[in-house]
Amino acid sequence: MSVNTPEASTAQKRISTDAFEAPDFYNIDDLLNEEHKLVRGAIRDFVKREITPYIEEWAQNAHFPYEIVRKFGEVGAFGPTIPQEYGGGGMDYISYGLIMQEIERGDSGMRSTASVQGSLVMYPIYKFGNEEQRKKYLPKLASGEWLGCFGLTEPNHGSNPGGMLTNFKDMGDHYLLNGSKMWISNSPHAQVAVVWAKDESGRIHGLIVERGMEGFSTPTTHNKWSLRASATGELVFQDVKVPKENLLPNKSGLGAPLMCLDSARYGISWGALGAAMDCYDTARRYALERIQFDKPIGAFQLQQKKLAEMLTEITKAQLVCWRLGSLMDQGKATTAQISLAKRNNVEIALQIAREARQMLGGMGITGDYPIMRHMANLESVVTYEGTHDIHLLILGHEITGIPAFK
Ligand code: TGC
Ligand code: FAD
Repeated sequence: MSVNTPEASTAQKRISTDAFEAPDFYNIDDLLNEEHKLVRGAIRDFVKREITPYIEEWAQNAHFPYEIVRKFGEVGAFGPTIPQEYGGGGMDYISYGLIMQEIERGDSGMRSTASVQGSLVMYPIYKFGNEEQRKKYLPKLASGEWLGCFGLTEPNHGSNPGGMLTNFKDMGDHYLLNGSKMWISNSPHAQVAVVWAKDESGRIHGLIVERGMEGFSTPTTHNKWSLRASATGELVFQDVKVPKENLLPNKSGLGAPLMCLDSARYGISWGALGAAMDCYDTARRYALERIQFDKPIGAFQLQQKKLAEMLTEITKAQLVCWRLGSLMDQGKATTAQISLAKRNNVEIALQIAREARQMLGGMGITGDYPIMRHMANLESVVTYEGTHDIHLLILGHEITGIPAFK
């Protein structure tokens, strides 16, 4: 009979070092170039140094570590695909995906901070802004001197952003902005908000709103059980005078924010994979160390089945990400292809997190291991950037040609 106390079991001791090893069952590394591997290695080291030692404490305390913003800027996590002349990384979309994978391997909330800044704030300013706007905002956002947020969702318009009520009126020398946005990542700390609002004819435009403008406030959303290390809040506009030069001039209509979402959803497909890889690697390690019935639990067929199925889904998701990244780099990726990847990869990550948590038994519910935190985080990731249902409907529309949203 084995003696099994918490002290006697290595697997039950608190993980003090981050020993993450990424699964690569199909040698997908062979498909990456040297730059991809360098970028991934740099971000993996950064996450092991700056995020994983502290993340449990931040998440338990619902603390957003503002100092991470500058650090993300220094390591090149903000706007990797934005040209270097504006402070971005000038990299391709596979590098961008790998950066998101590595950061979310650490924590989905940390990846939110980075992907909102890059895909939802810098991208629209670069894509739809004029040269003055690009020069004014992008270098400061890239370096982490400023943090940005993206305001699309409203209290009564989540999946249906086209129904938004936030609006602005042309007052001659400025616009007058009224309305509110809800569930906005980064908002409580952001200096800059890219806000989507309707003009007097009902046409949607992007406006750059800066902290300090009179009538603009960003109340924090409390009591989240998910993404606890990410700051979430509202954006409230009460007769905010927005200078006319803050309107993004080069695209209007719902298609503009939806283009930003394509870029962010692409990053999330890689990010969710990172969270899945962390759960799998943690469960694999635990299964080899935890002894029950005189054997490592990894010797039991039921536990092997769980690990084999996790690795299968991770490998499929890695291939989806890599291929989608290649299509993004060629400018050929479609919204529906991105939806398939976001929907699938978040779903498999959630399933893997749930199975991995069970493999750790009681220890799986503690903050001594990352799994329960990933699981709770992924409950937001499956909802934001288009819910699981909405991505299914986008695919259904693509397959049949018939939109079933309304
Ligand atoms: P629909 O009629 O289909 O389209 C309206 C107009 O937009 C055009 N369009 C696109 N243009 C460019 N890129 C795309 N991907 C586009 N998709 C559509 C379309 O051609 C049309 O143009 P036009 O000229 O004919 O007017 O729009 P709909 O109102 O039926 O809605 C479609 C639906 C439901 C798919 C869309 O509204 C949607 O995706 N809803 C989900 C909302 C969502 O994802 N919100 C995310 C908020 S941001 C967020 O969650 C950040 S979390 C960040 C983090 O912390 O990581
Ligand atoms: P609803 O749209 O009310 O949906 C409720 C349920 O109904 C869902 O299950 C949905 O799938 C289903 N449903 C809705 N319409 C249909 C339909 N046509 N057919 C079938 N089922 C349907 N938004 C931003 O703009 N910026 C941000 O930075 C941001 N960050 C976020 C951070 C967090 C932590 C969270 C939780 C959300 C964030 N969001 C952000 C908002 C997010 O994008 C929305 O929560 C999401 O789009 C869903 O909207 P909703 O919550 O209003 O749900």
